[in-house]
Amino acid sequence: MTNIRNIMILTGAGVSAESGIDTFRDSGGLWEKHRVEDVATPEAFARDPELVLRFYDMRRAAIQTKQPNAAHAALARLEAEWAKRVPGGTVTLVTQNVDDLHDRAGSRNLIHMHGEHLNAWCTACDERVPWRAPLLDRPACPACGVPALRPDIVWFGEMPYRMEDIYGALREADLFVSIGTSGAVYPAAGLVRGARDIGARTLELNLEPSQGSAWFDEARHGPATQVVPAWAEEMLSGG
Ligand code: BJW
Repeated sequence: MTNIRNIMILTGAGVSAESGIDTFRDSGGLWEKHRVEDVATPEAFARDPELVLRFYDMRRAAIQTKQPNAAHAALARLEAEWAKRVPGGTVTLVTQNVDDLHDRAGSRNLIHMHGEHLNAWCTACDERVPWRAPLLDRPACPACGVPALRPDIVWFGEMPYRMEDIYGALREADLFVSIGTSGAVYPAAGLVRGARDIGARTLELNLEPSQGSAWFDEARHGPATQVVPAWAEEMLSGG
């Protein structure tokens, strides 16, 4: 791909699937086992905090046993090496994922738009603190001492994080790449249309066509651990 300077990448659960983390909407995914309205809304948390905390405690423990895969590694390498290939060029990685596998693979220009399992948010003092232990037993907030911690996850009806930064990077993008996401959740699913509006090229890398596949100039289908390293290598070798 020629004339590409700034790249924005959006990832979803599919990029972590081969690390053993369940996706949301695939068969056997997380929401086949839990109704979304029972666990992923502020109303659910108000109604049944124990159910919600148990669900997130289980997933927070699980991700700590998982490892980044070849797709996470390829995206970290692309970020590290892209500016050597295109001086001044940037790679911005926006992830919907709440695991820390991109961080552990080495991605640095990274935005977790839907929050992070390994943070807790104190609803009393508004601090966000690194957190690896269970929340079910209602521990005190390390900052203010009040037992008012909740998972630092953006639930339905809540505003995703750093939208100004995301739209700012999108305005500068020459290439928008969506990886491993069904395109079912907004505003993330609308970013491809924003990219097209400013004339960026759009590419989808996914196991199968997503709900938004009509919006992409090009699509490559296959497991993330295969299609992502192949694409990153192509970008770095000037293909
Ligand atoms: C592979 C693979 C492999 C598998 N290799 N690929 C009506 C219309 C439009 C919008 C709305 C509406 N009604 C309500 C809304 C808004 C709502 C929304 O979008 N609802 C939809 C259901 C319609 N959105 C919100 O409420 C958001 N907030 C908001 O809109 O605020 C107002 C606002 C206005 C204007 C600007 C900005 C804001 C908040 C959304 C929060 C989402 N949070 C969650 C977390 C839940 C908690 C938890 O973790 O338990 O984020 S929901 C869940 O879905 C999670 C994910 O990040 C997100 C996206 O899922 P993802 O990653 O796409 O996963 P899957 O499973 O859907 O897809 C996996 C894909 O991978 C598939 O395509 C597979 O094929 C593929 N795959 N294996 C490659 N090996």
